[in-house]
This record gives sequence, C-alpha cells and structure tokens, in this order.
Amino acid sequence: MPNDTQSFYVTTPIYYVNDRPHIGHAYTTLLADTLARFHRLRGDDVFFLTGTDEHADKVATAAKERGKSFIEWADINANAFKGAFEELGYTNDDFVRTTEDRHKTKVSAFIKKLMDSGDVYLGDYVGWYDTSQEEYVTENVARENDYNSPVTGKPLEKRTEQNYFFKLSKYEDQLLAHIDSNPGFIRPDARKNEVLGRIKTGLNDIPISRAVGPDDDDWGIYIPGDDTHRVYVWIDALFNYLTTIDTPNRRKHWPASVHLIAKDILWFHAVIWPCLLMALGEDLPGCVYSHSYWIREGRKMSKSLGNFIDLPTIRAYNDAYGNDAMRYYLLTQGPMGATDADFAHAKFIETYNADLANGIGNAASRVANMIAKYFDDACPDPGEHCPKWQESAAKHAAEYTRHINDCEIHRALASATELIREVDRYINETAPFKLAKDETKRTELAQILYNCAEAIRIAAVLYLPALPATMTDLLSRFSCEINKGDTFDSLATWGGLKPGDSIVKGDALFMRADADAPAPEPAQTAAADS
Ligand code: ME8
Repeated sequence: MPNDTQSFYVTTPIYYVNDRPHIGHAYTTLLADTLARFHRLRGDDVFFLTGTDEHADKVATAAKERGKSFIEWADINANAFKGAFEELGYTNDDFVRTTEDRHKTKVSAFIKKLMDSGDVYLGDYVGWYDTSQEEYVTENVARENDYNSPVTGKPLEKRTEQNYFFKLSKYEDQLLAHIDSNPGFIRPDARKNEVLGRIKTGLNDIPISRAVGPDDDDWGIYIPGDDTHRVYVWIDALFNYLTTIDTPNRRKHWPASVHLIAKDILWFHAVIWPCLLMALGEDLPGCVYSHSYWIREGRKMSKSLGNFIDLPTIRAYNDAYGNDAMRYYLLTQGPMGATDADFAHAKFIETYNADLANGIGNAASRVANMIAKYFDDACPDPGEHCPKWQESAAKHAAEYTRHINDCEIHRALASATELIREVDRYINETAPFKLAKDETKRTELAQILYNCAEAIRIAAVLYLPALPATMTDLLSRFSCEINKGDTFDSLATWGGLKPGDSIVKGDALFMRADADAPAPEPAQTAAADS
C-alpha cells in the first residue's frame, strides 16, 4: 500500500427486517460498494459495513402476522438481505445484525457511559408516535399532517411514557459549530439547509427508551440496570456504526468517512447521531450523504401499490443486460441530489445504449478492430506521447477523483463518459480508417490509435469501481492486468499501454439493446415465505 494510505470507512443504513430487500436498499448499498471499490483501488484501508436493524416494533408485528417468532422472521429477512447483497456482488467487509451479542453488549456499555456522565436521565414523555416510521413526531408536525404520519399517512398514536432521555439540547451549539466549520459534513447542500433550518427552531431532549409491555417478547436491548425499559430502536440502530468496529483491530477505522443514507432518516444521522457521539467524546463522521428516493414510472413505490422494484425484478434486468448495466443505470440516473429519480424502462435502455453499448463498448471495439487490422493486434508505437491527450486524460481523472471524494458518483462517471466522447470525436475528426489506406501516414496512424487505446484504457480504469466485471474484462483485453501494488493513480496515468502490448478484440462488451423490447419480467417462482 502507498505511504499515504488512509482509512476509508463507509456505511449504509442497516435495513429493517420486517420485509424483503428492494431497489432502495440495493441502491444505497451499491453506492457504498462503488466508493469502497474506488478507495481499495486507491490503496486505502477500507471498511465497508452494512447490515440489518431488527428490534423494531414493525418487525415484531410482521412476525406475529405470519405466526412466526420475532427471531424466526428476523432470520428469514436478514438472510434475504445478506443473500441479495452477495448475489449483487457487493463487497461489504461485514454484515451486522442488531440481534447479535457483539452489538447488544456494546450498546449497553455506551448507554451506561451516557447514564454515568449524566447525558441520559429518567423523565416523562407525552407525544405523537408514528408506528410506521418508529419515531415520535413533534406537535407541530402532527398538527400540520392532521395527526397522520407525514411519511405514510397512517394515523399517529398519542403515547405517554416514562422514558430515559438523552440531553440533545445540550449539544445544539456544538453541533451548529461543527456543521459550520465542516461544510461537507451534511451533503448535498439542500439537505444541509433543511437540517440547519430545523435545528434553529431549537433542539429538545429526546426519549431513548421504550417501556417493556406485559405481552412483549424478550427482544431488544434493556436499559442497563432497568429491565422495564428497552433502548429505543433508533438509538440501538445508530450505534451499529460504532459497535461493529469497536474492537482492537477495527478501531482505527473510526470515525466513519461517509454514512450513506436517504432523506427519510437524515435527522437521526445528521443531528441525533453526532450529538450522541459528542456526548461520548467520540470523533464525528466525515460526511453524512443523504440521497433522495427512487420512484417507479412516475409513482412512489409502496407496499400498498405493490410496485416495488424487488430483487427478482433487479435479477431479471441483470439477466437481460448484465449486472454492470444495472449498476450503471442506478449509479448514473439515481436520486443522488435533492430530487427523486424515476426508474423507467425506456430511460434504462436509452442510458445503456448511449453510454455503454454505443459509448465505451463501441469505442473499445472500433479501436481494437483497427489495431487488429492495421497493427496485427499489437499496440502501435506513438513515438512521443501526445501532450494534449496526456493533459485531457489527467484532467478527467482529476475531475473524477474530486467528484468521487464528494460522493458525487454520477458526476464522477460523467467524467469517464466525457473521455470516451472525446475519443469518438477524435476518431471522427482524424479518420484513421482513411489514413490506413496511405502507407506514408503510418506514423500518424500509429499515434492516433495509440491515443485512442490509451484513453479508452484510462476511461476503463475510471469506470472500474462502477462496472467491475466488464471493465476488468476490457482492461485485460488492453493488456492492463491489475496487480497487487497498482493503485488508481498509477493505473489512471497516461503511458500505461506500451508499444507491442497485445490488444484483444473479443466479443461485444455491451450488446445494443432493442428499445422496443418489453421490460424484463421476473421469473415466476414459488411464493416466497412472506
Ligand atoms: O430506515 N429510494 O431502514 P429501512 C432510495 N432501519 N433509497 C431507498 C428507498 C427508495 N425508494 N427506500 C429505502 C431504516 N431506501 C432504519 C435505518 S440506520 C441506523 C437505521 C434506502 O429498511 C435508503 O438508504 O427503512 C433509506 O435511508 C433506507 O433504505 C431505509 O431503509
């Protein structure tokens, strides 16, 4: 590893196990996977964590509805998430379940520490509880929404509880100062402004426990020294980011570099979690990146509409167009900024054809074909390297790196796509297929085809974290095997291709897709256990 090796710790939300994974879960985990792959390639010491959040009321309710015990249902769905992420090729280093002892014992220890320091105290709480979201909403929010959930529209419940409270109010100034002096802490800016607006209306202390009811099963994490209260599921869940790496070998990864989440859970991550960390004397994460929502063909995805893009649908797309094609669509067209993104089949095909089949796929095959034909499958000798191309490739690689460091993966990929467009324009302008007819133009032809091949090789390096299978294939066809010790920077530097290196044509990386073909349908399988 290079000397400037840095720790890179990326997390996803841990997902509720009341139901199966869908595209939203896959999407956030894919973003994390892409960042993790990039940082591994950069030579960083990467830790990528995902997992499941299991002690929620809605998990217990879903289990009861199916006549299963809480843990039976949690096991089924946690395995479904684990299996899905494996199938989709995500490279998480660990998968945490909040029902595991390694998590539970550490949550108790952290809560104990907060009780000892006086940051957690016992008091009374009366409020409006949103059971569908497992959270209390403020009186204002309840009133504005006619006492229905602002997210799902389901009726709110008035609850009075004796609770353990966390002194959130105590950390308001410290949090504001942190947000102010770390402009990249909450991203994108639109989300930061929302959070700031809400903090400025004042932070109240928050309940962090729930009374244990007479019929409750034995699940959750008890408040230390009080088995009549359990740790509120949200507090239990947030701690996963710390409990999983709170071991002698993994502690070096704290603080997390990036917590990837969607807008629904921003407040917990951008306000409550940092304040808990401040109370514990822990460093704060580098960034909370909150993306927006996938919707489907213009409509919100919901259980009642039954229109979730579920794993079988993702699998159908992967089977029809390849895993990388689906990754590319999600990564480039997904809801990275502050607006929702529509999953539309027509858009999938358009993006696939424009950037993959007619983009890097076509450029690579055109150039490999010409090298095969005019230079016997061997990389031609450019003589001197072309400063203009060197500069352009370096500029695109630098832009790519800057965007990916800001978690703007869609923008980073656009830099790679732009490099390929430049190759296309260059081929059209210089028309190497015409020069090939003139023996006196051999040197020029060699230079042009070298520049094309080398620019394509570098674009493939930039695409690699997003399109691992196809770009590994393309790079090996262009004599660029990735060996131990290679880093993103060395691989993306001009001059990697050497005269004489073999260039293999191979089959099309991305077959052109028929725009009129219907959307792939999931295979009919026996009803899942749900
Ligand atoms: O909130 N579009 O779990 P959850 C994009 N357990 N992303 C989506 C999405 C959509 N339509 N729907 C869901 C929880 N997601 C808690 C988190 S973390 C300490 C505890 C993704 O199963 C997105 O990442 O409801 C969102 O934040 C997450 O799934 C919510 O998953």
